[in-house]
Amino acid sequence: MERVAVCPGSFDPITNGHLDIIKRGAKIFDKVYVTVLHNSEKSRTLFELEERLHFIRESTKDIPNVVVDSFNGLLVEYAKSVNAKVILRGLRAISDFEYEMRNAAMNRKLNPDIDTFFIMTNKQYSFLSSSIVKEVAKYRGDVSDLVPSVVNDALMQKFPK
Ligand code: COD
Repeated sequence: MERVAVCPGSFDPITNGHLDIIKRGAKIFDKVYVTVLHNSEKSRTLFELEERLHFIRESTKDIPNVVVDSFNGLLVEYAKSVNAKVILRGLRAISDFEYEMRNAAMNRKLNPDIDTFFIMTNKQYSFLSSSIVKEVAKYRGDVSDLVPSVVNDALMQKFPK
C-alpha cells in the first residue's frame, strides 16, 4: 500500500525550514501532499493563496513525489480525501510542542485512523519561521539564505529598498 502523508500549513511564505521537512518527509513516504490550509478565520496573510502555491511549486519542482495543493476545511477531511494516514509536521522548540500536541490530539479525536508524525528541525533552522522572515524583510534585512530564491525575490518586490 502506498504510504501517503500530508504536510499542511499556512506557508506564508514557505521557508527553508519548511522545505527541509518536506524533503526529509519525501524520503520516508511514497507521496507527500504539501497543502495550504486557507480557512477564512485565519488571520490575514502577506501573500495570496495563489502566490503561496506558486512559491511551494517552484521550490519543490525537483521532488517527484511531492504534490502541491490547497484546501478549505478540516485537515483530517482533506487527509481522508487523498488517502493519507499521516499528517507530517516539523518541530522546532518546546514552544511548538504545546500547539502541536493540541492539534495532534484534536485530529486524532476527529479521525483515529490518522496519525501525526513529527520531524525535528535541522538545527540551522531551529529559529526560523515565516513570521520572523516577514518581519526582517519588512525592514529590508537580508533573508536570502533563509528562503527559496522565488520567495526572496517576492519579498524584495513587496518591500523595496
Ligand atoms: N523547521 C522545522 N519545521 C518548521 C519550521 C522550521 N524552521 N518552520 C515551520 N515548520 C513547520 C511547522 O512546525 C509546521 O509543522 C509546518 O512547518 C507548517 O508551518 P506553518 O506555520 O506554515 O503552519 P501552521 O502552523 O500555520 O499550520 C496550521 C494548520 C493550517 C495545519 C492548522 O491550522 C489546520 O490544520 N487548519 C485546518 C483546520 C483544522 O483542521 N483544524 C483542526 C486542527 S486542530
